[in-house]
Parts: sequence; C-alpha cells; structure tokens
Amino acid sequence: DERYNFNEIEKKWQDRWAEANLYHVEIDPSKPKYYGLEFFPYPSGAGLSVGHFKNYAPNDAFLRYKSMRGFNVLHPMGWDAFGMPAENEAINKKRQPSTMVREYAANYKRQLNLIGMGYDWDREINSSDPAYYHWTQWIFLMLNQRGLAERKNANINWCPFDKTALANEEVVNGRCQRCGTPVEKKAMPQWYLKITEYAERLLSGLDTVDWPEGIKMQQRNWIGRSEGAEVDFQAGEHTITVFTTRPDTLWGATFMVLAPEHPLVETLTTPEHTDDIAAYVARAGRLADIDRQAEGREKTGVFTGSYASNPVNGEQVPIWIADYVLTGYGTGAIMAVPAHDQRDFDFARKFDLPIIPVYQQPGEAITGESMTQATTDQGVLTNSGAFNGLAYSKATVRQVSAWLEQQGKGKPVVNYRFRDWLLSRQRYWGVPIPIIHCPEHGAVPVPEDQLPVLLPPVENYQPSGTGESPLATIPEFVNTVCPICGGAARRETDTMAGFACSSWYFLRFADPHNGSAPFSSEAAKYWLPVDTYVGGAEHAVMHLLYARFWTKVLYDAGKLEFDEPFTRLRNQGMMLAYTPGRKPELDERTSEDSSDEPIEDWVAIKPEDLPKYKPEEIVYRWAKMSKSAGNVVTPDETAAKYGADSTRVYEMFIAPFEETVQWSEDGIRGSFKFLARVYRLVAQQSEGWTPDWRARVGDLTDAKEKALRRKTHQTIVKIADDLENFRFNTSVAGLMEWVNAMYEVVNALPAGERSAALDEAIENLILILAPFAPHLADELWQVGLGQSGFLYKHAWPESDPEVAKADEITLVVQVNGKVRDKITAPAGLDNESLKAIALESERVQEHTHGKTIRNVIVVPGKLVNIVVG
Ligand code: ANZ
Repeated sequence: DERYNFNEIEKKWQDRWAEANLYHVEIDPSKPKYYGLEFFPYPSGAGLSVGHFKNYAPNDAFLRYKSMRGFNVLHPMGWDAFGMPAENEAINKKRQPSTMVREYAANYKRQLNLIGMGYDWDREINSSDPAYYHWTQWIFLMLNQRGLAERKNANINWCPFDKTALANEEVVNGRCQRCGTPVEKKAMPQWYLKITEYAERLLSGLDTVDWPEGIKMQQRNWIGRSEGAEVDFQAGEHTITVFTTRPDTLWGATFMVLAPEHPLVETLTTPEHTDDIAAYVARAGRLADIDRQAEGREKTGVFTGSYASNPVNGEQVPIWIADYVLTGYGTGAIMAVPAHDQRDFDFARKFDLPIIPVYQQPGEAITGESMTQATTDQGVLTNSGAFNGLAYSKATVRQVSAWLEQQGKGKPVVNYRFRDWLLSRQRYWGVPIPIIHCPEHGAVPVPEDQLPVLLPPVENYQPSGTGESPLATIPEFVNTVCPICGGAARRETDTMAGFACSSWYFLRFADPHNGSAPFSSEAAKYWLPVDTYVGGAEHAVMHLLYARFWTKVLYDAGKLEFDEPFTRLRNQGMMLAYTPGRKPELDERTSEDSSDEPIEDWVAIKPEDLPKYKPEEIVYRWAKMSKSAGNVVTPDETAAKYGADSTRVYEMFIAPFEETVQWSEDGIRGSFKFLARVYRLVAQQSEGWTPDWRARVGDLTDAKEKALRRKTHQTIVKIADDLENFRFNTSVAGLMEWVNAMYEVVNALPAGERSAALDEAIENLILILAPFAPHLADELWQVGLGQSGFLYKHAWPESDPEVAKADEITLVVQVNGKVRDKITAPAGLDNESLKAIALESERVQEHTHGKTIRNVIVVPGKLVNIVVG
C-alpha cells in the first residue's frame, strides 16, 4: 500500500515506545552523557499550541540525533506549577490551583506525546509537589544560612490589582507585567536574596558559556556595573555622600541633588521651604522610577534652602531635591555637573544655576553661558587644580579617584544597577518560606527534619488585599512553636516567587526521586550541567540570572562541581498567527498614570466575537499565538490532519530556529507532501531491498548512481553538522534535495532492476529521517525494510569521506589545437563555466595575449579548444 496512513503509524509507534520505556535513562559510566532541556512550561488551561513546538520539536530532533551518536541522552520534562499565573487562572475559574494544575499538566503531557517527544517521563516533576518543594525550601535555608537571605522593611512595588508585591523585573514601564496595572509603592517587610553579592561572578561567568550574544548583553546591562567614586560633601554637621562615575568633574559640581526620599531631606530643609518640599516629595512618591527618569522629560525640583561645601575647592553649592535622582541607586544623592551631564545641564538652565565647564579643547575658552548642551568625554581638564591639562580618559578618572581617597574625601566604588531579588509574595500558591518568627529569637529557620513546610489546603486562597498572605488567616498554619525555645511563635506566611522553583529544577532532573537530598552528588556529577538549554529570549534576565545565582551558591556550598548551569543556550523564534483585530476603545487605551500613553494600539478579536464587527472595523495583524488573542492553532489539530511527523518537520523547516515565523497551513501541507513522497519511495523500493547493497555498491558505473552515492555520503555529514548547530531548516532542505536525487535514479531505472546506490540511499535516508520524523522512520525501518530495533538506539550512519569527496575532472585546454594547460576542476560544470576557467589560465593567456579569440569549442567534462587569430 502506497498510502501514507500517518494516524495509524504514529499511534502504533507511540504505544511501542511507551511500552519499551524507550527514553528512560540511567547513569551509565560506559557512555558519555548528553543533557538537553527545554524551559519547563507553566501548564495553562489553553494547552500547548503549535507555537510551543517551535521550541520542543527541534530540540527533540537534536537529542534523538545525539542518542544515535552514542550519547546517553537525558531529556526530561516537568511543570512550573507554582506561581501567580496559575493562581490567577484558578481564581478566575473558581478552581483549586492544585487540582487545576495537575489536570492541565496531564493535558500538556498528552499533547507532547502526541507529537512524539522523547521524554523520560519517569523523571517528570511538578514544582508544586511537596516532594519537590521540600528541596526548594532546603535550598532557601542553605541560602539563609550562608547569609544570602534577608528580611527587611522595604518600599516595594505593589500591584493593586494582583494585590501583591512585585520584583523589579515584574514591573515593565511602571506597570505590572502580568495585568498591566500601574504599580504603586508600599512599605512592608520582605524577604530578599542577595544576588548582588554575586554580581562580579554573574558577569565573568558569561564569558565562559556558549549563549546568544544578545542574551549575554541583556544580563550585563541588567547587572549594570559601573565604576566610580563616592565623594563626601559637608553640609554643616551632616555628610552627604554622592556616587559619581565622574569624580574627575568634581571642580565643575555647582549644586547637589538629593532623591526626594533621601533621609536627610527633612533635616536639610529650611523652614521657608518646608511646604514646597513636602508637596514635591508626596508627588514624586507616586511616580514609577522609569517615568521619573524618562529621557527628555521636563526637569522638576525644589531647593531645600541649605548648602554644602564642595570638598575640592570649598565652594558653597545649593542642595536641591529632584525626582530624576532615584533612591536605591548609588547613594540616592548626586553632585550635579551641568557642564558635562545633560540632565544636570537641563536642570541648571531651568533653575538658573551656575554652569562651569572643566573640560575644554586646548586653547578653547567656553563659558557656562555660551554652552547649549553638556559635553562629554572630550577635552583636557581646566579649572581643576593640580589636574589641569590632563586629557579625559579612564585613567584620568581613576587618578582623580585615587587622589580623593588619599585626601580622605572619597573612595573608589563599584555600583551595580540591579537590586537584590525580592523573593516573598503575599500569595497562597507558592512555596511556603520555611521560617518561624519567635518573639524571643526572631526569624528562626525551620529545622531540616521538619521540612517540607506543607502548603495547607484551603477553601479561600484569594489575596487578602491587606498585603498579608491568605496563609495568615489560617491559625492552624500560623501558630506553632519556636524550634529554639519551644515558646509560642508564628510561621512566616509569605510564599516564594515562582522563580524560586525554576532556579534549580534542571538540577532535580538528574535525580528526581531523591528523598534525602535535592540530588545525589553521583547523579549531579554524571548528568550535570545542562549541555543545551532551549527557550524563549523573554527569560533573558529573570529566570536565567536567578538559576545561575543558585547554581553558584550550590557550587560554593560544595554541592556542585560547576558553577554555570547551562553550557549552551539557544533561543527559538516566536510563532505568529494572522489575527483579526480592531482599534481599542478610548477607555481601553488610556492609562491612569502621568504619561497618558496608549497601552496598545490594536487588540485581537476572538473568533466568536467577529460577527459583532463590520468588515471595515477589522484590521488583520500577525500576532503571537495566545489564548487571549483567540488565534491558537493546536498540535491536536495538525496531528490529526497532517500527522505528528509533518508537524515536527514543519516546525523545523519553516524558518531558521531563532527567527520569528508566521504560521501557515500551506507550510505544514508541504511538509506532509515531503513525508508522503518518502513513504512512497520506500514502499516502491522495499520489496527486494536487502542490505547486500554493500557488496554491490563499490563498482558503480552509471553517472546518476555515482552522483547519488556521493550525495548520500555528503548528506550524512551535512545533516549532522546542521543538527549540531541548530540549523534545522537547512537540514530539512538537505533531506528534500537528497530525496529528489533518489527519484532521479528511480525514474531512470529499467523495470525490474535494482540500484545499489539507491538501496544504500534508502537505508541511510530512513536512519537520518529518524530524528525529524521518528514515527515514519521506525515504520519504514521495521515494516518497510524488515529491520529490527528502534532507531533512537541505532547508530547514526557513517560517511565515507572518499565517496563524499566532490568529483573532479582534468580539463585539457588547447590553443589552436595545441595542449597548453591541464586544469583540475569540479565535475558537472556547464560549458560556460569551463570556458571561463580555460580563459583565465595564465599559461593559456601567454598564447592568447594580444590576439583575437575567434572561437571556443568545449567538449563537456574534458576539453576546451580556443581558436585565436
Ligand atoms: C557627576 C557626573 C558628572 C555624573 C558627569 C555623570 C557625568 P551610571 O553610569 O548609571 O552608574 N547618579 C548617581 N546616582 C544617581 C541616582 N541615584 N539617580 C540618578 N542619577 C544618579 O550613572 C552614574 C551617574 O549618574 C553618576 O555620575 C551621577 O551623575 C548619576 F559629567 O556624577 B554623575
């Protein structure tokens, strides 16, 4: 039968693989390991879309290839089940998050199996499972014990809609990343993890990993290292310390600016300025940092009435407050150098403050009055005491910095823009923080033998809105005894942000059932680190930075022998779908904050709402596949209509792995047609096929057959190389070309005859197809060719370099019938190319120089005769 019945084939092989537990792996010291991983998903009710498989399918093909290459391949999957998205969805659907998440995870698993993903399901983990979060708590205690966890009262980002604290990373453009509500500030005690202590190592480690440059850049920018100095200004009895990256401009500091939140603001404010200052401070507190520092924003500020003394020249400089200086960065106070900092320049012009340039080109005599903007990084120092005449350079900056330290007026410091990781959430659906608050002993860690602290099942888990976690309303949970003194104590009721769970799950996969440790050192030694990690670029800073941090801490604690968790990282492109939408209504697009910027300029219309709109109101766009946009294409649909293998091949063929792609049904139809063509080819040739082509293939004479043989051996190498380098689309293209070459031989084959080159090609085709279309490949292998064993465990074919070598010819070149040169050239070139090669020969040119070429005669593949006169 030549009909490609993919439904039947795929079901059959999925059952057989499951029965054989084909993808299950154990430690095997006799084999090298390969650990490949995709970001573990948060299971949502929307299920997986074909967009998700833009990531999963190619990595699965890569790992199947690695298995064929002899590696002991670890390819696990699990569920990022805790956290706000799951909780919010459960609240909306009025469900218990635990049961809901389990149900969704089961659906994800079904879908992944439907597309034939080769996961070791014996290692499946769910981060909301006590057997897992036991060890999340254990790692938290380890961090705490190492002085890396801290509870402090902090002005935190507060989302009034989700009713919870947000980490800085969850605030995008002053809004909650999840719900888009403008973020407010609120003072509350919070748990922080001191990731900033690892800043230098988080930076230097980036140089050792094979990650996309863009992601490394994002991490570097996020960490935001800046070298500079702290300089002390004296205001009466008070010292105001500023952070500056340019201590060399100190002679040009003509005023100071404090953040409105700076602790000295009240003290420094003189009575006649009290009202203005108080009003300004109140207003600034309502703005998000990002808005306060928006470029080009009109500068605002108020004078405190006080002055400070510039430590290098004793000048009295006025002290202002302004919201462009942020609290929480540097010291929250700056020395303003309007001549060389544009923000300070704008401020000085607005409030008529003096501008003194300290860098000029030699011979120049610029004054503050004549300047129209700040100048940066150029010229030589003037007005700067002993440093006059030094040209601007990093060395000059350091020199001034060192001098300040000698003078006792300052010291060199390095600042980082990123903050410590705000871990606590006042929400139910997360890992309980294993701490007990004792009136006597403070925050006491829960003893290890009392872990895990179980999340209690509750009826009502909605955020309380008071800022306290819903856990605080459960007396049986809250009331406990102090592990030190046995006195009455309260349990910590905050839970951990979801990023805690994802900061170490990749380690757990090495040893997922360990009940006495997060993982054994033996398992860690064999399986870790992750060799290739694949996921979306949107996790560049949060997950990928936190995971690196925890790994480094575990390394420092002697639990791991490496300190970078992901040796190679690759980001897949997004899949977009052509989506009907409309302009948002005014109330949908106007925000409540100062900027009044529209949030979106287009919103998707769900299919069921389409009839409500007139055609002229509908605007189509390519939008990310998402449930909210109503534009999801499911793998269930494509597997039923075209097959799992076609879906897989489509995901790989459609575009380069990293690129954004537009979903197209034509594309998947094309992949289906290709696989059907392969199926037909093998169906036609399988009868009479034997592995004894090996004996016959050495003495081929037919040019087409020889060419096919060469193509076969070239393709084996090409596809291996493409897969190693995540060039999935070109590898599928290579397969297609190769199959075309096979059909050429088939079509030229006299009836009833066999071609050894074709038999060889067919066997290799099936092997190489296995990573891409594993169901079809196993079917053709076992049923078509009558061979045995799953291809997942079969060796990748060998290429013979001699056969693969491109064929060459010796081109004889004559001038007027006399042989003048013999040139080695690639076989198969057309006449025009051969002519060109001949005419370029230096030896030939000696005989044609200055003469007219009357004719050139080409004998294909052999000879060129040039007739001159
Ligand atoms: C004087 C000066 C002169 C500055 C000059 C710059 C150029 P990065 O690179 O981001 O670290 N600054 C310091 N703390 C600040 C805060 N809390 N809020 C707003 N601005 C702050 O930038 C450091 C520079 O930003 C510092 O160097 C300071 O201005 C300002 F020609 O000091 B500079």
